[in-house]
Amino acid sequence: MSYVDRIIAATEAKNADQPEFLQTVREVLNSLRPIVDKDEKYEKAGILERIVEPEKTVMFRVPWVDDQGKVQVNRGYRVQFSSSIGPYKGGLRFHPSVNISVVKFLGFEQIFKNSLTGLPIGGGKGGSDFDPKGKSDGEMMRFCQSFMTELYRYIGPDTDCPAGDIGVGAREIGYLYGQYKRIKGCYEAGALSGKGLAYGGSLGRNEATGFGAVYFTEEYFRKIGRKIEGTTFAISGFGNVSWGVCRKINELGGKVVTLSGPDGYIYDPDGVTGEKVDYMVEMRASCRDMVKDYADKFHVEYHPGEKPWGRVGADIYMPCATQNDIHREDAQRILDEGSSRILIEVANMPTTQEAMDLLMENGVDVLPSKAVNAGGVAVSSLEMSQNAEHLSWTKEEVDQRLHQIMKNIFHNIDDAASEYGCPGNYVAGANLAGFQKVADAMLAQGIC
Ligand code: NDP
Ligand code: 2IT
Repeated sequence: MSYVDRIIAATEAKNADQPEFLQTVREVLNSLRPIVDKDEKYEKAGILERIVEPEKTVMFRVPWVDDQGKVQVNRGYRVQFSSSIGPYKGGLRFHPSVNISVVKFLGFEQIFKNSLTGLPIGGGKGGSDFDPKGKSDGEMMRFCQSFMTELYRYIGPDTDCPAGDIGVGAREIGYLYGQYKRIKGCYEAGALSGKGLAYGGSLGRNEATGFGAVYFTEEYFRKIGRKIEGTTFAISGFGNVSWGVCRKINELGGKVVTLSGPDGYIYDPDGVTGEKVDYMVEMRASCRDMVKDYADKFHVEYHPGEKPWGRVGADIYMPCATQNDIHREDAQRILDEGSSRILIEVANMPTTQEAMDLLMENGVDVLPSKAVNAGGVAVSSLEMSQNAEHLSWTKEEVDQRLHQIMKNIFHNIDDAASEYGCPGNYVAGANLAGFQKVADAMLAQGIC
């Protein structure tokens, strides 16, 4: 049995109840064969058995009192996966689907994503099964304060810097930071990123993930001789990331024709433009979580209970909502429809393994999320740098750096895929390119 097969089997045996985590471990480790099978130093140093085991995992009770005076209890998590190349860095997700498998898959992905940015950040992730839907402002604040009352022990500018993710935006980061500052009794801005501009946030962080994804797409388009201008995109979600994607695609002359929510999808052939983009922010803030509101307001088609994949003849499909959004039957529909040969993943792990295999076997280019969405964490890291130096860069400066980082990521993963004998396999390229620096650091730092 090869080293990779042995570690995959051992990880499966140890984490049988964690399907999302196992999916990403299988994908990453299978991609790494050309590196780890070529040189026994990786096996000798136990690189793979160490990289699949988080350095530290905390799971804690989050008690809070709702508006009716009733005590509620949620479960909080922080998985500190790897600090080989920098302090742990990664978002916090508040969503009822959060469990240890989801947090570990996101944390594991974050190791390689953060390495791809070229910045000194390790990998981590956290969150809670708390459901923000329908909660009042006061409930949200009390929940965040209780969450931080435990989390503060494990984070800090040189230890672990959490940020936002699904269900955690500017408001939640504000409440979390306020409580952190109060407990610590000092102003450590670098302990959280995604902060408001009034208290240490970076210009450009809100739109960074979406803009970065489009900059990445532009660079990939340059390679294949296409342009954003005149291209139609079908995207899912209507959250923070979808909003940034829409804005940048519009700016570059492309068109976004779908959005989706847990209730279904809307089809807007004229494009999600102008005030319709602003309305996405309103829909998100309303906590109703229904994309139908868009169809009612702008009189466009609404398809309840369906997803846009393979239904609207788009040039590019671009999932921006959550994991396991594209299943095998969705992938089959995209292939049967035939309008698109490109899937650009923006959400973390939006494609199931079966769907991914089907698309790639049929020659569809899949651009993987850990490369495409790395702009968010990259600008988070730029925020940490600004905090450490007590200064603020202009929006243009941040945007310019983001643009360059996304270009570099595309070329690094493209080159890695070619160098290791799988040209055009961007999924493998991202894993190979992300792994190399982390593995070098682990080798240099000894067994720890
Ligand atoms: P938001 O909370 O702003 O939006 C997430 C969207 O996905 C919402 O429409 C939400 O609806 C939907 N969604 C979440 N979970 C589920 C589910 N289980 N089933 C169906 N729909 C779901 O989050 P973001 O826009 O920030 O994040 C979107 C994606 O991008 C995520 O995969 C995130 O990990 C990734 N990402 C985010 C970054 C950031 O900086 N924010 C950086 C890099 C990646 P509902 O809540 O009703 O389910
Ligand atoms: O998935 C992600 O990369 C994020 N949610 C952003 C993490 C961060 O630290 O900005």
